Amino acid sequence: MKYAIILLVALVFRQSQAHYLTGRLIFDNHWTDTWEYVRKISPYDGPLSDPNLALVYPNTDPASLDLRCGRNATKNWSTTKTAVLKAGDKVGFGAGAPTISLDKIARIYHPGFGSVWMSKSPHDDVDRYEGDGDWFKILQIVGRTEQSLDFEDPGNKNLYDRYKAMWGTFNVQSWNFTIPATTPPGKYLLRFEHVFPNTYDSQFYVNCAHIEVVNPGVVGTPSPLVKIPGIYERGQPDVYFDHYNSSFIEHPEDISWFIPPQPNVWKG
Ligand SMILES: *[C@@H]1O[C@H](CO)[C@@H](O)[C@H](O)[C@H]1NC(C)=O
Ligand SMILES: *[C@@H]1O[C@H](CO)[C@@H](O)[C@H](O)[C@H]1NC(C)=O
Ligand SMILES: *[C@@H]1O[C@H](CO)[C@@H](O)[C@H](O)[C@H]1NC(C)=O
Ligand SMILES: *[C@@H]1O[C@H](CO)[C@@H](O)[C@H](O)[C@H]1NC(C)=O
Ligand SMILES: [Cu+2]
Repeated sequence: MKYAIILLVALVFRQSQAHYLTGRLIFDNHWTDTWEYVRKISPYDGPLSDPNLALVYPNTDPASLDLRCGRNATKNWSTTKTAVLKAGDKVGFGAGAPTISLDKIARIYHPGFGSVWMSKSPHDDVDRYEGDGDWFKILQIVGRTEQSLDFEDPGNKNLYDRYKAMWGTFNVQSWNFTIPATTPPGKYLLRFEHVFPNTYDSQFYVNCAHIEVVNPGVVGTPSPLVKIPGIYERGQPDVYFDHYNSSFIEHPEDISWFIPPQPNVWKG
């Protein structure tokens, strides 16, 4: 009995709130502030007492406009700076802020797959661009890479979970990538997406940065092009599944069973 209580207390203390946002653009090896270069999102307007929890509260409707850039972020209602980048530059998104209650460091807390997308503004004013044009995917993150958390590091040991650690983004604080070298010049929304798969309500964590791509060199033709929303449908098996499915649990840390949803990545 005593043991059960101790175990329960330990579990409660280990349990994080586990929602997140990626509000910080990283470029020139520098983490910018939350909402400095990323479009501000609105808090979830349901009955939640903690305003930080309301802000990181996930979207679970793949048909919602909020799938594009986060809650209420298709229209310009804040001032967002535009980062000037060269095609081929390294850039990234950082988790946070804010953090909620027990989550002292902003991380991508859930298992699942990440991706990065771009959509060119049809005019020079990306502030006014609602993201209703074409999108293409430039990165898909599924399994572990050299950017994934090193769970051998004593400081990370308590974040390890053998049924989640096979996902490359699990518990990372940021993710870096390059703008494809042949990206056409122009103003873009740069969109980071992390999907936490579930059988019914998969969670979509999405944010968009404002960037201007400079490219005096060779220019390619991004494809395939898609609209957002429109990329996912409720129930599609590569977005809606039980990540604790017993067939996966037999081979924890093996992610080879997972083929990410379309579209394919444009490599530039
Ligand atoms: C991404 O780049 C930033 C800036 O150089 C760095 O602080 C961060 O650790 C990198 N993230 C990963 C996951 O390597
Ligand atoms: C949603 O965006 C509009 C501008 O499009 C803004 O006026 C409004 O305050 C935002 N709503 C919330 C709840 O922040
Ligand atoms: C975007 O919204 C901000 C804050 O309301 C405003 O200062 C800025 O002028 C707006 N920009 C455009 C292009 O509407
Ligand atoms: C578990 O995964 C297998 C293979 O992907 C699938 O056939 C089965 O329906 C899944 N079971 C549940 C409960 O999701
Ligand atoms: Cu969550």
